[in-house]
Amino acid sequence: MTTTLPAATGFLAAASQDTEIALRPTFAAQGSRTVVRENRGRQHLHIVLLHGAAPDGSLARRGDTAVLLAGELYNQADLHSLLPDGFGASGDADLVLALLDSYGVHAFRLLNGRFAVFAVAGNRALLATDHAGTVPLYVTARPGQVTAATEAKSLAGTSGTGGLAGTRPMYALPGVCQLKAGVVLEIDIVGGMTDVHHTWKPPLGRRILPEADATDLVRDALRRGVRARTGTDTPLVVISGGIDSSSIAALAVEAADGRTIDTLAMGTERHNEFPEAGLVANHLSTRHREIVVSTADLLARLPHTVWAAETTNVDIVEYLLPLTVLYLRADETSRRILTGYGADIPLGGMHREGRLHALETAVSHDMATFDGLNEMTPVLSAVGGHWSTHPFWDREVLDALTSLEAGLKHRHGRDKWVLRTAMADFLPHPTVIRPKLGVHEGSGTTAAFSALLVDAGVPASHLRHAKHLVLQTLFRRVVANGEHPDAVDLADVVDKVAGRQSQSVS
Ligand code: IOT
Ligand code: MG
Repeated sequence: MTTTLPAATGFLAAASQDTEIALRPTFAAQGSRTVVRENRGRQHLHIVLLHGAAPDGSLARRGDTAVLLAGELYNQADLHSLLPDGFGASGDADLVLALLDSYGVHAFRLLNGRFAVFAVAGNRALLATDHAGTVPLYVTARPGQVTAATEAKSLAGTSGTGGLAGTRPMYALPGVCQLKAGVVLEIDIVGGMTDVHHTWKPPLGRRILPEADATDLVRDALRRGVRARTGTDTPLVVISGGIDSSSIAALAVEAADGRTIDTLAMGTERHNEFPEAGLVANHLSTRHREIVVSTADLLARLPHTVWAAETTNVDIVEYLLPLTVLYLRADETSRRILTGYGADIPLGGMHREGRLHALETAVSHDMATFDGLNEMTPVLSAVGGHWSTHPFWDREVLDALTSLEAGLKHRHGRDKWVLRTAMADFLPHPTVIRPKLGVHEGSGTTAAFSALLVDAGVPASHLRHAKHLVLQTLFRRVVANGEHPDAVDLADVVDKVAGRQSQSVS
């Protein structure tokens, strides 16, 4: 059963031959730290676990195998059914260890979860991401040592040969590689040889279904995805009042079985969607709160967003900035937070396009390019001490949504038709038919970031490039150099980029 936070939310871990590796843990994620050191013959294991309450369920050992899991599994019951009766796994790491016994590295194909795994089996290190890589995992390796972490900044000082199969290089961090989504990377700790196994790929085929079957499929999958993520504590759903987050809130109310759930909406002094979110909260009788943030406070968190998400992608940072602020202000105590993030990717919701060919092209493109953007990273909410989880990117929900024929996504003149219709009985009619407004638009983030640069003298034609330069500078400072984002003077960074821009224009 899921509780407020998973047993571990992050880690830095090293396996080495003959000499123990000194680790320099640096995390944006909040949490307690537990250090584990073990010597097994010539092999040394050195782990720093990041966790809320008790980290016990995150580390399992038997014989010469150890499994470390940050995050959580959502199909435990199905997984248990594969193991002998009476198998008493006490945590997700135990379950993975038992499955490794039966299935070897292919065990990872069975998992539906939000996790990063570091395992050692004899002389092999196994590193694994979930199907969508929603918990980023980074690695450096060279013969004799493998070091892995859920935040790239923790690997900044370690040395690696780079160019590992199944990974991509990281900007400004030589030798540091990021595991791709849905991958198990096997590394021979002594010799450094690698092997890659794929555990999931976005479906390429498309299903043709009668309308009612498609809406039932989507509602049932989403219902299971929400239930698996709803812990014993009161869930908190962050809602914009759009169809995605409102659907999650409605199903969380259903899963809460009579308990009142919490909802939260964020806006700035200039832009908010409070009436739309309030309508949903009222309809669902949630305990609802609104947070107003000034545009200046919003922009001031740009360094924190780069620090948490470890990306320099302009679009993604603009989506994530308002969410960073929301998570930082959400609650004093640690919360399990559900969002509607990600629905627009398999449903083509960012793409207001009725032509099926163009819609399918957009969905195919987005499903082929999400990997490495880190938009689902739990670190974003962990900077506020929380654990976020996104039911639309549950493996079964994602499989179902992606594989539907485009005409079920745009139908009868509506975008995301299949979702809107599936949820029609749960939500107020204006919510069901409300057109998409992205979080970067609804909060005015894109406009505010642009204004910051224009005011510093960046010509409109160079805005995008200038934004990217700002993010690269921030990344070098708060990720590669390990500075705390509070120490970064954003105005100074912007002025330097603007100075360079105006020179390059003249
Ligand atoms: P959007 O769908 O607007 O927001 C994502 C989630 O953030 C919402 O479902 C909701 O849970 C939360 N949220 C948004 N606005 C607020 C608010 N004002 N108050 C409280 N919570 C809020 C961008 C986007 O438009 O987000 N994300 C897209 C896809 C990004 C494209 N990525 C890609 N091609 N790889 C998405 O699918 O969510
Ligand atoms: Mg959305």
